[in-house]
Amino acid sequence: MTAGEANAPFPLEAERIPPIGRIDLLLVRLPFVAPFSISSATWTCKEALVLRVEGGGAVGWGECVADPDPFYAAETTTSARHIVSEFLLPLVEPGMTLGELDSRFSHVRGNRMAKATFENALVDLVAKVKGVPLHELLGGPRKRISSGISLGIQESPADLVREVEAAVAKGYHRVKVKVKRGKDVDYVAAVRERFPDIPLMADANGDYRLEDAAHLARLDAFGLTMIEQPLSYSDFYEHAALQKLLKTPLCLDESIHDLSEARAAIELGGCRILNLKQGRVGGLLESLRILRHAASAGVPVWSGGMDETGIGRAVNIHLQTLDGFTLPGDTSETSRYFHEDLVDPPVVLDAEGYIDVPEGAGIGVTVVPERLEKHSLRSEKLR
Ligand code: OSB
Ligand code: MG
Repeated sequence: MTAGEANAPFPLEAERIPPIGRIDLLLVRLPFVAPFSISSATWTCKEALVLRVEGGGAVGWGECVADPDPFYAAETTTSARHIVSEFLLPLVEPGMTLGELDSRFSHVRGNRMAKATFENALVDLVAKVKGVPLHELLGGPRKRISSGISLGIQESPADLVREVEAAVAKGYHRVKVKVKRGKDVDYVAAVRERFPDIPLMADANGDYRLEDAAHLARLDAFGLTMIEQPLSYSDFYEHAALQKLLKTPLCLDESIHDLSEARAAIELGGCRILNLKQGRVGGLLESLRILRHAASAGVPVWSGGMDETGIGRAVNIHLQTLDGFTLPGDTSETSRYFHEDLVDPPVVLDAEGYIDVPEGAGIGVTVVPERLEKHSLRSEKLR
């Protein structure tokens, strides 16, 4: 790639925001079918901000991936509400391009989950006004995407093996298991013994220290595709040191907030594989930049998830139509998270474990008004 190609604008940047009408910000809460535990938190429901933007005769939706708590990331639903309504909203003007919006948003530091919420809603709106599916606006050629499942920390290795059996029977293309100190080697060993060949990986959500390197090296025996975020959410330097001591490739998730961090982590050797969550890095434009950089650096990329409702999950699915996604992501069936989602149709796996990309305009799924109403804790009109 030449320097010119590396900085070439994306077609998405030239799309213009239509005239905008009413804007609403909602807080929704959907109970999970089962509690979901990672090393740093347990969640029994999905609580998320949802932004609704009317304009040009259409409605655009944006889901914020921030949790109500700061146990995965620093941003929360409350901080994102503050940033969206006080600082991002005044920057949005009809007629400006999405590229211009992106550079205006860069005056607000950090807060990339809040930015992604607004960007997602406006991109959905733009696509709907044009009458094209989101993946077409992104230039993604795939008609279906790979699936993967992220299994929370279980009470025992036997419980985890049962969960993996169900996932494999369903047809998921790869399985990720959450680990933490004291629930790691025995758990992974039990899964590997039962399934010697499935693509398998572990995610620690930052539970370990560099001093745990010798212990983590025991995971090298199981042929994991990667270990995700073994060390702190704020580190990539020590991940580089750890990588030198392990055979298993390291993948970063919560340490990466934007292109510059992705670049630095890769360059340092702390990130051989990248978990790209569009909702964590500020949205789709920054995701395109990160994808392009990772491809030029030869780093495999996959899409993570944040247990999103069908709104955010649809965005992740459209994004994964791009060839830059070289590994299956954390995109699972709706029924694995919720009894009832906000949107129709639900995400399902086909007979080969793939997920169809919605073909309707924008995100291509329909928010069901009664369900939105039923699951809303709060709703405010911003404009
Ligand atoms: O670390 O990838 C993570 C969910 C919430 C917060 C952090 C993570 C996760 C997952 C589940 O692993 C991904 C999904 O199924 O959407
Ligand atoms: Mg993770």
